[in-house]
Amino acid sequence: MSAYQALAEAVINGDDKTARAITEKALAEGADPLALVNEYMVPAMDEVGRRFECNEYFVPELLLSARAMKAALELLRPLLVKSGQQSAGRVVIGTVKGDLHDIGKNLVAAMLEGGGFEVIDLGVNVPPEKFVEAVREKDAQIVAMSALLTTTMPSMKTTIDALKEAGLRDKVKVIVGGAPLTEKFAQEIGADGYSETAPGAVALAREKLAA
Ligand code: B1M
Repeated sequence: MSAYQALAEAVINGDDKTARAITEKALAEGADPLALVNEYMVPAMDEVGRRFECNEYFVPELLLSARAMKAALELLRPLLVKSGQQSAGRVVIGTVKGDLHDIGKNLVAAMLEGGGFEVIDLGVNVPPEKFVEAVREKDAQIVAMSALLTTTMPSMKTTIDALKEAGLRDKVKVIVGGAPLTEKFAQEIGADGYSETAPGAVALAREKLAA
């Protein structure tokens, strides 16, 4: 599908109109929505991150690229969700306190919905008490947390501790992910599982509920 390299370039250049137009064209030509995300859009955001690290890009460019990514995802999300089957369980998902990155979390939420889960999305900058409240109110079986900043990763542990204090830890499976995380970190904070990717999070959620 190298035909859609222009989609990656539109994301890198922060050109939301072109990103949307190419996505529309690709879908009309029968492109696989997940392949568009994994082969073009995610690598494009990695390139944006690389440019940010070398001071070629600054926060305004990150925002434009995020906007272009979201414009394309708006078209893809319903298709990612549509592939789902029967109800598989209830998930409370959010990006942890202090962290405003939501593109990866939104992808995970869409894939979980596509995998048949009922998803309660708490958004970004979610404090531990909000996760606890949602688990209690919605009677969720899974808590899914995302973090993109090394500085916000500790909030995952704080949230797990808050679930323990509320007497809810044994009632839910906690899964975590996000670019700076590792399997080792997930184990250290007492999460039930870690996934590097959005599709992997669906398999993980299924596996944990079956266990
Ligand atoms: Co920021 N940012 N950012 N940023 N940003 C990063 C994360 C950074 C790596 C860039 C860099 O320096 N190379 C860096 C973090 C460094 C670190 O912590 N070590 C960084 C920084 C420093 C910052 C600010 C501090 C910058 C500043 O203000 N000086 C600031 C912090 C704001 C805050 O959160 N409090 C900031 C702000 C922003 C924007 C708001 C401008 C924007 C976000 C817009 C938005 O999300 N609505 C932004 C962006 C766009 C990025 C990069 C370029 C792209 C992130 C992204 O969307 N990737 C990012 C660099 C990078 O990641 N290469 C960067 C695409 C997305 C699909 O991937 O989210 O990793 P990702 O999700 C993947 C997997 O990780 C996984 O599935 C997804 C798909 O497979 N996954 C899970 C994610 N969650 C999961 C949960 C799971 C399982 C899998 O289970 C529950």
